[in-house]
Formats: sequence, C-alpha cells, structure tokens
Amino acid sequence: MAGRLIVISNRIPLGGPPSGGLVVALHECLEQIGGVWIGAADETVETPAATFTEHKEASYQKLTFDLTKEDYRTYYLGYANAVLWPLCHRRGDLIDLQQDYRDGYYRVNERLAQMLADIVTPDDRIWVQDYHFFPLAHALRKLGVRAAIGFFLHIPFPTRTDLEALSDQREFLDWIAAFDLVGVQTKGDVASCLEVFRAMGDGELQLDGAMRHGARRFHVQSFPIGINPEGFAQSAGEEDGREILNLRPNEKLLIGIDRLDYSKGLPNRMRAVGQYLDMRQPEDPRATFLQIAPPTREGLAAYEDIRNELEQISGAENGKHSDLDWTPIRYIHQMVPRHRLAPILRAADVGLVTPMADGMNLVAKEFVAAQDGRDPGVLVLSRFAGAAEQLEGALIVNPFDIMEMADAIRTALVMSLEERSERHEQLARSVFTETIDHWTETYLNAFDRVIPISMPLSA
Ligand code: GDG
Repeated sequence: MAGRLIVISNRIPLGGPPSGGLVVALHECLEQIGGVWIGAADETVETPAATFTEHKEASYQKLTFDLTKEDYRTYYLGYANAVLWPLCHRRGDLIDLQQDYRDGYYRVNERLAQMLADIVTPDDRIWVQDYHFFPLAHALRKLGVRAAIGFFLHIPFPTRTDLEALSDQREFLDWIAAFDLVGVQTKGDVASCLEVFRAMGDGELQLDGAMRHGARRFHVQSFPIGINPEGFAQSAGEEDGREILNLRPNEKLLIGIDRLDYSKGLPNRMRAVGQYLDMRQPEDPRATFLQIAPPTREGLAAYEDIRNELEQISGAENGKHSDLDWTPIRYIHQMVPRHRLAPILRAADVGLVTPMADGMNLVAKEFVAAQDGRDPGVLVLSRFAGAAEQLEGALIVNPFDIMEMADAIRTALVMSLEERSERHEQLARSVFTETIDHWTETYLNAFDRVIPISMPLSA
C-alpha cells in the first residue's frame, strides 16, 4: 500500500490505556495496521509550537499539536461542544453561538492544516475523525494538499433543519465536499447528508454514486462502528459482576453506562425506572438500577445542569422507593475502570441504552458481547441510537415516552429464557460480525477505491 495512513482526532490516548468510544476504536485500528495518529496535546500551552510533538510509546507513530487555554475554551468547549454537538444531537435550545468560539474553531483547524501540509506527501491517506475538524479538508485543499482525505462522523449527521441554526451553513457544505469519502454511522445519516446537499446547495448525485458540489465530487457512505466483541466477552468472564456489586441472590440488575451527557437520555431513563417501581406488583422482581455516568466536558453550563437534574431525580426516586435494606437507584458519577465494566454488564438482567440522539452507541454492543449466551440479559434500546438500525433483537423504545420505557423494563425483567435467547442470538450475530475490525476494513477498502480529484474548490 502506497503512502501512510494518517489519522486525526481530537483526543489521543497518551501514557496509559485508552478509554471512551472513539479512542478505543482508533487505538485498536492503528495497532492492527500501523500509521500515524495525530491528536491534541493533554496540557495547554502559552504559545503553540508550529510543529508536531512526537510521543514514542506505541507500535504506530503518535504526534500531538498544541492548544492554548483560549483554543481549548473556544475551539473545544465552545464551537465543538456548545455549538456543533447540540446541533447534531437535536438540542437547538442549547446552541451557544459566540463569535470567539467560531474564531477559535477556524484558527485551530487552519493551524493544524498548515502543520499537516508540511508533513503530508501526495501518496498519504488522511483520515479525519469527527466534528472537531469539519473544516480541515477544506483548509488543506486551500493549501494545495492533493492527498486523499477521508472523514468519519461519529455523531448524527445534522439534518437540513438542524443546519438552519448554524451561521456557517454555506461554509459547512464546502467543508464536507472537500473530503473525498465521508463516512457516517447509519443509512439515516447518509440520507440526511444527501438531503442537505440537494436542498441547501447545488448537490447532484452522479451515476457512480458520488455527490457533486460545485467543482468537487465526494462519496458518502455508512460504516456502522463496532467493538472488539471477543475481547469484551473474555473480560466479562474474568470477574463476577454480582460479587463486585454485592447483589443479593434474588436481586435483579438494570444497568446504564454513559458519559454524563444530555444526549444520553438519563433523566427520562431514571424517571422510567421510577415509573416501573410505581407500577411494580408485589410478585414483580425487585430490581436495582445501576447508572454509571462519568463526568465529561466539565465547565459547560449544560453539563452542570444535567448533573444537577440527575442528582435531583435519583434522590427523589430513592426517597420514594428505598427500603431499610434496599436502595433501588445506584448512581455513580465517576469513571469506573474498564476491566470492571464488562463483568458488570454481564451480571445485568437488562441493559438500558436510551439516548435521545446518538451516532451509534457502543455500550449497546458491549452489553450484547458481555452476555452469557445460556442465560442472556435483555437490551432495551432507543430508536434514536444509530445502533437501532442493526440491533433489531432489542426491545426498541421511544425515549421521550416514559411509560413505554417502564413497560419495556417490566417486559424485559419477566421475559422467558426462550425469547431472551432468540433475541440475544439475533443481536450477537450483528455484534460479532460488524466489529471494529470490520469497520476499519470496510472504511479503508472504500477509501482505497476513492481517487482524489485534482479539482479546484468550489467558489
Ligand atoms: C461517540 C458517539 C459512537 C462509559 N463509561 C465508562 C466507560 N465508558 C465507555 C463505554 C463505551 C464508551 O465509553 C462510550 O461510547 P459510546 O459509543 O456509548 O458514546 P460516546 O462517548 O458518546 O461516543 C457514539 C462513538 O463515538 C463511536 O463512534 O458510538 O454514538 O457519541 O465504550 O464502555 N469506560 C470506562 N469507565 C466508565 O465509567 N472505563
């Protein structure tokens, strides 16, 4: 294969094992095929260096670029996470448009493009990850970079209506069209992307499936991300989750594991558990709900608000339903070590994955991989998780409908072994086939077939 694979992502794990959906996926990919991984340095600096810093700690090359405190505030917390994240997760009410956020986002992307242009050769393939770098290919093309540039968006592709809230909506089309291959999670995302180009630009689908925008042509395709199911299943058997959690013999377990983010639907999930407890008959099983929700993006008001809201709901529900020897909701606002997650997921009778919007959701797949096939738990899955396109064996719910979710919890808790096994088989077939290896392979194969065009940017 000619040239190097250069992966760009905001986060790069340094000095320890990776954790979090995106970084785990990329680490596993680069460990297998080698190449270069470029990400932001952990610590901010006063004056950013004009070249990358090398970290010699992996079988592949790791490079970082500097951010100032102001870059972190405006590019990362501001434009990426207080504009683009809520925009793509259908939370227009949380979008915080500020001129300095936008300036910071442009500044970081242009600086990174300049640094990349200095090291890229025409044979390299650049694979850009996620919404932090929407403008990167456009900035690279302006600097004359002709190498193939791919993109993968881990979060939902914004719809035409979502994009109406963006001041840079025209620029957004040019940013996307500057890539050669745009990968998204689901077929629904492909449809959103095509619709945006048809309705908001001059987009035209060509005979070979490429989208034309001005003088540019690019391909858009879905590549549903997966996990390493064998590895996860193995780690699930290494400890007894019920022992870790100190559960009583007949106590059932409901589990939720999510970064504490408003997109993950945690308040409604807790309300649904409360509703189940309200409806519970004496003969219904006593089920404890464990929600692990480590902090993320602290410093943004919306994250402070969701934290307060959850503390309030869990406190209220526990006040109402706790007994002398039982606290029905256990809420952990801390990062749990990765090796403990798999046994805990295995011990669960029901996995609650109920986001209001989610690109894919890897926890849904981790829950399936962790189950004991002889006595599997039941996955309750939001129809707004990208994973719902593949995981049809789950109990699919509407996370806006608390009563429907409470019913699904009850259905899951009393489901026969026969039905659980049937559903699990269907889920496992998908999770064990559409793995992380499959994701990187299919993306990179499609990328190989893309011939970068040497056409000018659209005006
Ligand atoms: C983005 C998209 C897409 C969670 N708590 C702990 C912990 N986790 C791990 C989970 C899982 C990962 O973090 C979360 O991945 P998700 O996919 O659920 O969600 P995002 O972080 O929002 O990821 C998402 C993903 O990118 C990949 O494309 O699926 O839709 O939003 O692996 O297990 N890990 C540890 N302790 C915790 O407390 N160690």
